Amino acid sequence: MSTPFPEGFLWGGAVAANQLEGAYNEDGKGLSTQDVAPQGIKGPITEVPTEDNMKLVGIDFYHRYKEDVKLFAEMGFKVFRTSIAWSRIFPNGDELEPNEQGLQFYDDLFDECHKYGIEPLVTLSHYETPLHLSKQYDGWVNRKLVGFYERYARKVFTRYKDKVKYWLTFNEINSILHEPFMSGGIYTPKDKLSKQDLYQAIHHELVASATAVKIGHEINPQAQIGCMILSMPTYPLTPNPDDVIAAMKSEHMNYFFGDVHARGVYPGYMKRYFREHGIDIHMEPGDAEILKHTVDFISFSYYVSICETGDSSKRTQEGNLIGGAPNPYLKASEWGWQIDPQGLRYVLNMFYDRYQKPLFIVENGLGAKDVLVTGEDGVPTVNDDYRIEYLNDHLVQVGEAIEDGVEVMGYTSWGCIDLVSASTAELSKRYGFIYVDRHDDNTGTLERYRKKSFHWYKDVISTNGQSL
Ligand code: BGP
Repeated sequence: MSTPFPEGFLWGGAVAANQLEGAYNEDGKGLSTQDVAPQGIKGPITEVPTEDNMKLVGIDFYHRYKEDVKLFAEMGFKVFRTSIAWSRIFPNGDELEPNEQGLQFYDDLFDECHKYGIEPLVTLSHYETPLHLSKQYDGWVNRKLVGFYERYARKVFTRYKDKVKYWLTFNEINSILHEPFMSGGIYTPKDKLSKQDLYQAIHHELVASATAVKIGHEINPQAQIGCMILSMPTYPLTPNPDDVIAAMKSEHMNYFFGDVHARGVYPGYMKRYFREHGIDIHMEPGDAEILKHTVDFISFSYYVSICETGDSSKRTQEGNLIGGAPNPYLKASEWGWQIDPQGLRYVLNMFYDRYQKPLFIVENGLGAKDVLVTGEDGVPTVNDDYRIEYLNDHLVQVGEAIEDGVEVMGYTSWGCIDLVSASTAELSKRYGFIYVDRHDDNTGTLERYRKKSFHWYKDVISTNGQSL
């Protein structure tokens, strides 16, 4: 039996600091935008952290990471994707000196990974902008954020130079289009935010991202620095050319971010969009040069595909932050996300044709309501065949894409251990191979249990995909 997965393929799992660490105010950490968003990405924000915010405790990874990394190692992880909580390092975001205790936590975490030969893959900014930067500066609308982010990036690149090789600059950078507070720390309410300010904020993030690529390479020439895009293949709902063009325009809004990161210039279709919408991006001298520091690889999340149509009344389908028209050929998860394994092969081919750069799937998985049962050995477990089926089907399509000639560096399944959902802020939307005894009413022992998928994934990794 052969496997399409190349030797050294980076198998692993992904999480984000704010969704599992907890310890939101320990060891000098400042508040982040997540600490005042008890109902998730779309919900209202509070003045101060409130007890119903599941993220304040998360799954207590901050204190239990050793046990969790050990379980990842047992599955055979080659890579573990997490983020650094910016507000652990610079509690307010705009101070000159970092918080040593925050830096030490990630030193210890990365050391623990290396103990088992697990390579960290680190996101610099994953929906957790220091709250002070949001309130005081209106997040990325303000040019000053570029400097604050640069200071932060420089500090962590230098500190973890010998411990972290793989970096991502912003999680799902294109999600700022839909969720400006969570993604861009923009305090101005969404309905009051002008397109001018939104695209200026995006420009600032793109400049910051390219700056990170530049300084990251100066600090460690071996570093591999990628962008991270929320991918959602958009099919025309019908062969009607109106639908085809609607799908193309919708894809442009996502490709735009990859285009700038991979090609170093703004694409023509965005210049047209800016012209037609009266948007005038203010470029500082040197910005065009900075943008030419393009990424080493393209990474993305993939959960769903969507259909697009010229008829907006048909856009009734939920997606990962972005919706569209329902695809009559696909079934949906309990949260209405339509499941499309072949869409992953499609998007891998699209990205590779467009950029000819290595690709990294850094999020993919199924959120589901799991039921804990007693296993044959008397130990609690979850018989999550639905998750195994979802992941297996998607990985088979990754194999197909590799056969198509696409260069894929690795795959990190989202929420490899149960954590708090970004969109709903609940723990009952579970993605993990590891069950965490924690519930939406803030109860639970926080004990960890291996699900059936834990053993399945272990086999996938140990056979380098042959068992799929
Ligand atoms: C992505 C985010 C993650 C994660 C995932 C699943 O958009 O990068 O942070 O949470 O989606 O989404 P959810 O938690 O809403 O199910």
